[in-house]
Amino acid sequence: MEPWWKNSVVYQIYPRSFMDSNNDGIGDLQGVKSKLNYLKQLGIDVIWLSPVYDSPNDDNGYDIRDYQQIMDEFGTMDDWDQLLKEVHDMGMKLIMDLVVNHSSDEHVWFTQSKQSKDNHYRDYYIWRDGKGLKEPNNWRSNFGGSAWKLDEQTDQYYLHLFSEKQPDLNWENRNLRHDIYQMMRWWLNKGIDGFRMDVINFISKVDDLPDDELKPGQTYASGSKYYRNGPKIHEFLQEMNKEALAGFDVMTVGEMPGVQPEQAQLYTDPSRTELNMVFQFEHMGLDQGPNGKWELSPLKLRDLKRSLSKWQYALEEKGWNSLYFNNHDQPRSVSRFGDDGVCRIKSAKMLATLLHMMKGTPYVYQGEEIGMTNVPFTSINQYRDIETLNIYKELRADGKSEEDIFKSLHAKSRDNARTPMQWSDQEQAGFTNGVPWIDVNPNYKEINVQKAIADPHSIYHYYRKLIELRKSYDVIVNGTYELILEDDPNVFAYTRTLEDEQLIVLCNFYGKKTSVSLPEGVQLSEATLLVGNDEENEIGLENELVLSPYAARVYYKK
Ligand code: TEU
Ligand code: CA
Repeated sequence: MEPWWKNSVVYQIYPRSFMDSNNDGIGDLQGVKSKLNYLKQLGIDVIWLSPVYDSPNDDNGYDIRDYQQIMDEFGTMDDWDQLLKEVHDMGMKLIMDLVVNHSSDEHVWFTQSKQSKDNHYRDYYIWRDGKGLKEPNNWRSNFGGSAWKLDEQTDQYYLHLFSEKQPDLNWENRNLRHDIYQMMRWWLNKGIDGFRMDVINFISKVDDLPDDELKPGQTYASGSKYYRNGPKIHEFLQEMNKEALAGFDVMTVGEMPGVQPEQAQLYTDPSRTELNMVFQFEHMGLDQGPNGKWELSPLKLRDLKRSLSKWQYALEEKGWNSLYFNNHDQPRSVSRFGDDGVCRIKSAKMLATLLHMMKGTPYVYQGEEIGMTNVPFTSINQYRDIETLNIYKELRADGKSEEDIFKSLHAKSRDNARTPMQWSDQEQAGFTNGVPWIDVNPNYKEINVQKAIADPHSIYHYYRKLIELRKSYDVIVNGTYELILEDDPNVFAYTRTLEDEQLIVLCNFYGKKTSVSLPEGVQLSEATLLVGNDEENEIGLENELVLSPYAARVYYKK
């Protein structure tokens, strides 16, 4: 039997911004519960809940103080138990975020670890002596500055690949691993359906933590080649499988910045019992320059075609892909890859078609299904994200102009994805009756769930259709992928083939009419149109065809 996660669609909830039930301006578990019907109607199978654990919120819950408590702002363990029960009663599943590359510096393991060099928990974290007056090595934290912080009490530095309130856990320590597996089993025994594992390919570091090469003008070097997909990563994941996951019918998806297809084959090959799928980032890096995400560079469609196709081919035989354009760390896809102005609706449907007809498990991030857009904040005071606030300071100190910095933030800040979910045209978009923790996007009167449900031609109803099709056409789940029209700079086209069934997917990626002529062997003559975003047009079943701006069409043949 096929595992259930292969024909599932996952919906990611960022709880802080989803729905506020008690008007303190912060989304919460009762809020999530009140919207389960909405998710059921959309047709999704699995909910992935971003972290809801007890946390001082230096990084919105990705800094966990207690893995077995619920964050006060989100509610109680009782609320969570009720939520899980209702999710299951409604025939859906729930997966939890597992953040075990690091904890909060307020976790008791760390407060102990800091105490003394011979504390039982000392070795749960990565402590090193400085090099004279300098840090143990030159790695940069993903949130800016050095990846090391000196703790004066014991005069040693600890490693933090993210904020200094997120010390990295030392996976070399057997007791630490054991405690993590035990915590995982505790959640699994409560009945959850799996984990999304935060930066799980960072947990094994190269032994001696060597300096990385500095680029000209840099104070700190990336260091990532010494901690991504490190020497013991497969060993740790296999051990985690044996000691925590074995015996539970759950799904796992590992978030893996910098992962290559050859490595993903190893991570997701079922015979190796590591993970079911990974989140790869290659397509998230195609619209940036060599200096990282803040250096904007327009996406070339051919790069996207090459990249996504490479992943489709690489995981065709063994392993499995996850499919996403959005999450809580990325800008809104319609703003990034489509047109969030006049062609918002049509381009959002095109992007959805492109992604959902590929082979793999699709992930929908809250608000994507109504075409929510990036947010036009005008003051740095409106931003909340630690990464954004840090880079702002850094770029200011480097002498970058306010205008240039805002260009980058408007395009790439993680807060673009974190403004409150737009439920209605009421004040604060129906998210809260209080003051939201982060401002609502001013376009909520135009873009909201209430309006989307009422309009049969909305993006929302289009997503429903795509999700429904996946349930009735095996070729969408299992068909073999093949890129066609490889060199066309405007159209992303591919086929999916399963025995005598075939899908032909055509997406005009830009706002200009274009024409294509299909290669030999791809015949539209006996095909029917399964779904498309320009249904009002006459569609000829010819092999030469004109695609309107942002047109998406899926043909089916048997
Ligand atoms: O993200 C890891 C990660 O490397 C990114 O996607 C990161 O947010 C991006 O590179 C910044 O430019 C995960 C979580 O998804 C993210 O929200 C957390 O902040 C991070 O780990 C630390 O837990
Ligand atoms: Ca609340």
